[in-house]
Amino acid sequence: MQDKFKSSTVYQIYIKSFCDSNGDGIGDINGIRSKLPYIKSLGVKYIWVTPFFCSPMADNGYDVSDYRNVNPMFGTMEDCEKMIAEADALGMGFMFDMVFNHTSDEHEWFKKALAGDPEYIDYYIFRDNPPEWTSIFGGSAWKFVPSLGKSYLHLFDPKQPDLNWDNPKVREELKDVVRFWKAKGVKGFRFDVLNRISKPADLESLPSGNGGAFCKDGPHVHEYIQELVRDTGIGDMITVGEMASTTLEQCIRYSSPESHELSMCFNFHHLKVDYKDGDKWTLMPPDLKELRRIFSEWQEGMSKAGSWQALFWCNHDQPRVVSRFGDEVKYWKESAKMLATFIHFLRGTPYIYQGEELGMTNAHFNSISQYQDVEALNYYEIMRDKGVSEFDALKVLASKSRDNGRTPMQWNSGHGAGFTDGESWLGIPMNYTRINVETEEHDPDSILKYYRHLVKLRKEYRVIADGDVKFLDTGNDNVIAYERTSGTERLVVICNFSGNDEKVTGIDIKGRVLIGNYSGTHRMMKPYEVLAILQA
Ligand code: TEU
Ligand code: CA
Repeated sequence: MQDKFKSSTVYQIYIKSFCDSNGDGIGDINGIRSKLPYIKSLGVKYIWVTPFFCSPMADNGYDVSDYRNVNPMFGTMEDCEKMIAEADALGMGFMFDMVFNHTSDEHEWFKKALAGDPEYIDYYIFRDNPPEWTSIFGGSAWKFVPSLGKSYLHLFDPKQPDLNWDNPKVREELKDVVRFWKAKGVKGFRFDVLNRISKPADLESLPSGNGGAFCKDGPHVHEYIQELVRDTGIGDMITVGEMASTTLEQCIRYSSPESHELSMCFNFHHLKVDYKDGDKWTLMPPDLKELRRIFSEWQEGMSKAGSWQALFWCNHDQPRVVSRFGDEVKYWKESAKMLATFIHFLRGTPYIYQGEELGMTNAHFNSISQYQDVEALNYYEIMRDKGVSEFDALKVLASKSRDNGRTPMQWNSGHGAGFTDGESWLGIPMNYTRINVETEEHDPDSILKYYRHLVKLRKEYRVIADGDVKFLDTGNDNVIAYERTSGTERLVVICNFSGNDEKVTGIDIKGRVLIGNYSGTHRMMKPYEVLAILQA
């Protein structure tokens, strides 16, 4: 089932910030259509586009009020059908984003529940005496509804009530949504926070705490995913589940061909190595030893089990990787290329998030008025209430907010970075005059051209697409190396995650340099140097 994805790369579009076709400052479907040739030029096979369905946009579309209709802010169903057909004609397929853990509170099901209809109350998770849980976006995870005398669970915003998957009617409704988009010609699906759908039995008897921690990899999750995949006939399509705070054992099951669940999973442990004591809203340099430990455990574990990982640094929920694990000032190009190579040569399917291929950086906002994300705004208040100064709270947001990854795609150095003819909905980093598609198309050594090369190499070399993986000892915590092997082919990838020259010991560097970001091979790794050496 996974075989056809092994040599493919996926491109992720955050529709609101990709390309605005009508000057209202908001990216849209026709904007995507106009950029399909650009996406094709990257060599990718699949395009994951974040939700554009009807929504009050409390969480930028991850709060869906109608799963079968297009939000007029993004276009029409006709535009959507054309977008699918045009991608198809270019040999690419869309993966649509199914937000099935929760709906919007403006969905008709929830409105009927609030009106007291018992059938729809059972579509959600209402309780008389719920435990004191905090939500993932801050504040309580339960909202009291006086007219019903009960509270409903919302692991995210109060405007995102969690669905009750234990109710078979809910599962049938959601299968119908998948069938609807499948019939429109979509080639795959991304499932939002899929490992949170099955809630623990006996909710009311659980202690207080972080709601998310109680609701992951629940008792019926595998059964529900199997049922969804089987009954909608998507077992042969590319499917990826977003799995929050999960374990290797669980992800092996979610993505193993024998379990008939998904093609692959996103997991996030590697993106928490800069969370002090697991708290996102702190500042800490990345723990590289931990980064290596996590990747070696997951890569080797998934490989042994025959399961498959989605490989990524960036998405719409993460700060930009070059600002985070690289050096966006002094070694901007070098570090962006090293980080790209590290991910793209691992075992799994790489995802490129819009703008990552340009080396786009964090937003550098310096006023709370520039932030738009509900999570950033909530945590700013929470930090301020705890006594954190305005300056320090803004510093945390500047490095951690999801808005860092949501600034408009930088197409050129003109008005609105070429993203819009109007006023962009979110600020554009000042560096757009230097970091943009047009400029990088003219630079033979650009990050953009380097990404194209990586995508192409995966299609050309079986050892990249399908080789086994093993992490190597470099004798230096700042340098992470791994090997891929397939038959007689061996690919050694050595990555310097520091801005200094670093010494490496014990690695055989004979062979042909397949790709790198400096010239020549040497015992000393230059700042953020990457070397991928092919040995046959
Ligand atoms: O994200 C799920 C999730 O648990 C986290 O990634 C979280 O949003 C964030 O990182 C907290 O710091 C998915 C979507 O990708 C995200 O955009 C949505 O807000 C969320 O689900 C709710 O649908
Ligand atoms: Ca628009």
